[in-house]
Amino acid sequence: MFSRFARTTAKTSLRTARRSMSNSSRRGPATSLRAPLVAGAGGASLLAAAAYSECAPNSVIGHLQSLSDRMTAIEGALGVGLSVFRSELDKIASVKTSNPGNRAAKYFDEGWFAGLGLPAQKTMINIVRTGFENPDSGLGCYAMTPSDYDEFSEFFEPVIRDYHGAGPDAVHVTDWDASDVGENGVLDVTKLGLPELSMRVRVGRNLASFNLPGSMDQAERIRFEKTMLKAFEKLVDDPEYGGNIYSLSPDHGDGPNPNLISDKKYNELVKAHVMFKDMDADPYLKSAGIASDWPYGRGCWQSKDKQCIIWFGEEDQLRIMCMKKGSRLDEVFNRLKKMLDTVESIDGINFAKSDKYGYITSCPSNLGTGMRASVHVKVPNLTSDGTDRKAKEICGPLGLSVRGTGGEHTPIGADGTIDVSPRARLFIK
Ligand code: ADP
Ligand code: DAR
Repeated sequence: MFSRFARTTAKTSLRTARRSMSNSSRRGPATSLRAPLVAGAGGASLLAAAAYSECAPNSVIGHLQSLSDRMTAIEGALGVGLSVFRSELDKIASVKTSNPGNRAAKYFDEGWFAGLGLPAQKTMINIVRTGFENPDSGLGCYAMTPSDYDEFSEFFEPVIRDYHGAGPDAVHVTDWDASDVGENGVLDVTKLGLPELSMRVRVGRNLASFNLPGSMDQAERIRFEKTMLKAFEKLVDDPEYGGNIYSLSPDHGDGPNPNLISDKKYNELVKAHVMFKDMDADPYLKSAGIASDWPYGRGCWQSKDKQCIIWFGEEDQLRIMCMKKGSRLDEVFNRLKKMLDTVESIDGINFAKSDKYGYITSCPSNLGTGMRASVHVKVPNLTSDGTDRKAKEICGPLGLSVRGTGGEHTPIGADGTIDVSPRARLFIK
C-alpha cells in the first residue's frame, strides 16, 4: 500500500513538476521545493519517462523518484503542507461543521492530506476549492485531470458512493441497450397523456489526452478547440449532419479564429438553448478554475437540422447532445448514440474512462453515463407559487431532478414549465 502511495505521489510530484516546468502554473509558482530541483536535473522527457515507468533504482530517474518520495515523507513529517495551506484547511474545517451536506468538506481528511506531497496537496486544494468557497455545494469538488479519481481515491471514493448512494463494491458497466425500457424500447410521452415536449439527451465526455477544464490554461483550451475542429469538420462534411461551428475564442493565439461569432449570435444561441450561458457568472465553476480564460476555447457545433449539438469548453471538455420537440424520447436517445459512435470513430477522439466509474467527467455527479435526459414540461399546479419548491418535493423521492428552463441554477418558466430529468448517472444502465 505504502509503495503504491509513494509511487503515486512521486508520479504526481513529477507530473506536476513537468507541468509547472512546461506551462508555469497559472495559480502562482509551484509551491513545491521539488519542481526547481527536478527541473534543474533534466528535461520534461526525463520526467515523462520517470513519472510513468518503473525505473531501475540506480538510474538517475530512480534516484530522482526516491528523492521525491523522501521529500514527500519529510514534508509530511514536518507538516509543511499544513502550514502552506492553513487558511484553506481552516475554511474546509469550518464548512465541515456549518454545511454537513457539503460532501467535499465532509470527507476531507486533514491527516491524510498531510501525508501527500506539496504538489499533490496543491492539486487537492484546487479540487475542493469550489466546496470551501461555496459552502452550499452538494458535492463541492471537481477533478482536475482524469487520473485524479484514482490518485486521490481516498477522498473521491466516499464522496462518490455517498452522492450516488452506492455500496463499496459497485462498479459501473456501460450498456446502451434500452430495448426493455417503455414499450419494447419505445418511450412515447403521449402515452402518458402529455403533449409533445422539448426533449434533450446529453452526455459529458473528456479526451484522455487533455487536462479537465478546471486545470487547463488558455493555451491548452485553444489547443483543445483546434483538436476538436478536425472532428467537427468531419461532421460538417457528413451529409447526415452538416451544420456550423460557433466559437467564442477572440483569437487562436497564433492567428484569427475563423469560427468566431458575434455577441448577438451568441445571445441568440443561448436563448435558443443551443449554447451554454456565460460560465464566468457561475460561482461554482469559477472557484474550480473551470470558467478561467473565458471565453477562450468555448463554443459549439450544431447540425444543419439543429437537433445535434456538441459544446466544447464547458464544465466538461465536451457536452454531446440531441434535442428536439416531439413525443418519442427513445428517438432522441438513439440518435445521440448514433452520433456518439460517429464521433468516437474519428481519429484522435479517445474518451477518458475508468474501470470503476465508466466515463470520466469533471464533476463526480456526472460520472458513469455522463448522461442527463430532460424534458421541459408545464406543471402549473406544482408551480403556482412561482417556484420549483413543490416540484422538487414531489420529484426528489422519485429520483428526479428539477431545474429551471434556462438550465442549472435558473428559475422556472413564467408559465410554470420546469426541466425534469433523472438524477442517476452512475452504477446504472
Ligand atoms: P446540462 O444539462 O448540460 O447539465 P443545463 O441543465 O445547464 O446543462 O442546461 C443547459 C442548456 O440546455 C440550458 O439552456 C437548458 O435550458 C437547455 N435544456 C436542458 N434540457 C432541455 C430540454 N429538454 N429542452 C430544451 N432545452 C433544454
Ligand atoms: N454546485 C455543484 C454542482 C454539482 C452538480 N452540478 C454540476 N456538476 N453542474 C455542487 O457541488 O453542488
